[in-house]
Amino acid sequence: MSAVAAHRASPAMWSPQPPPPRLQLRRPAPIPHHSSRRGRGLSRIAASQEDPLTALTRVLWGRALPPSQLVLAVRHGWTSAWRLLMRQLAPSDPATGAFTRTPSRFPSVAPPAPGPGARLHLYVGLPCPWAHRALLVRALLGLGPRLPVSVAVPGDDGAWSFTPESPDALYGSRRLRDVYAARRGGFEGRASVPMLWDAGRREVVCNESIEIAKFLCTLAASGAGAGGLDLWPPEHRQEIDRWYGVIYPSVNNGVYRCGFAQSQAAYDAAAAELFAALDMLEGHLSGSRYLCAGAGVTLADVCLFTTLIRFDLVYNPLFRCSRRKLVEYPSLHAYMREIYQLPGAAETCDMAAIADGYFGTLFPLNPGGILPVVPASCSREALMKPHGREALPSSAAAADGRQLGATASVVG
Ligand SMILES: N[C@@H](CCC(=O)N[C@@H](CS)C(=O)NCC(=O)O)C(=O)O
Repeated sequence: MSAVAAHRASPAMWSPQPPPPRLQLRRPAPIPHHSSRRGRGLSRIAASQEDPLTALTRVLWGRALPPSQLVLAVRHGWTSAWRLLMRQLAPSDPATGAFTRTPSRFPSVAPPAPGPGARLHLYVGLPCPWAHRALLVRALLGLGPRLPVSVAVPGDDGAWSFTPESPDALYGSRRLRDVYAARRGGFEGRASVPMLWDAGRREVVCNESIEIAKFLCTLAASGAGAGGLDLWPPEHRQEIDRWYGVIYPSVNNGVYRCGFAQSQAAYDAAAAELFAALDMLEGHLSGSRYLCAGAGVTLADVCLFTTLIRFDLVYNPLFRCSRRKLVEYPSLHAYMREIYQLPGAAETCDMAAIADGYFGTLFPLNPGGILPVVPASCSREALMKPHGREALPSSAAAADGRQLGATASVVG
């Protein structure tokens, strides 16, 4: 989405460049009487009522529509510019054109517990699926009173920023980068969300979503939460990790691999893997209420959910995840609705901010910046429709074994 940083592709919001200036030819100086052919052409352009490009093509080729050579030249230039922009937006393997996510430069594992005197603060952005994980865990575990949050928005320059309506509640900073920079030792790198900050130490605790989510589970288990859920029960951690190992590459990152692919082959491979995984998940969730056998809702479900809720709104149309819409998968869609309807979850899903974030700021994918209408299946009314999954077993050990086995071959 995505604000982007040069050092690391932003899988995320990328900020739109300011709109290009309108094409305007400067009115040429008065043309001397015995002017050249070129001079006569310029004067005709200047005198024309048409837009300058049309006038220029008419002077050069005698008609308003450019000839095929010009179309070819523009096409080449346009594609080259797109490649250049995409390389900044999303680093890819030069040999294959496949999107490659760059690792964060902070320690990727959160500490087991907050240090003494810690004053935790969570920074998120609403379009971002990774930040959404942290926000959703915070809501499901009732950590709101213990963990204040500031919501950054994609700024005009693409960086996560704060506005009077959506301020940095801790320091009143203008940009998230300023908070990162306030740590001892400063900061050079991607100012990404989610970011868990310890105001006591003025330090980034962690900015890897899965690790923040686990940290919040530990915090809630120590009595800080009021949600009563255990999203990361010790006896199911291995199974959660196994599911995560499936959904992260093929689905969570899979949609980005489709959207940021820079070659047909890279896109084809990512799309095939994504839809094979969705087909497998549809089968699994038609017989099991949640991903993990007997565990109820877990972190694995949270991580799958934040991609599913964006699927028909942005990934299907913008990232070309187009073989099917999520609404065409009855079990996956009902499963997503069930999680959406958990207390506190719907409030973390801001569909307008998601659409704005992706279509408005991922400039190379949507240069015109036009926002499509929200699909009916993504309205709150549609998402609140009964999910009908109460009768499904939340324990399906045998099926889980089979499905995970099947997945291993899907993912390779
Ligand atoms: N590995 C990170 C990825 C986070 C991420 O890429 N966030 C994007 C927003 S969706 C971001 O903040 N990008 C800003 C940038 O790249 O400068 C996680 O899972 O937490």
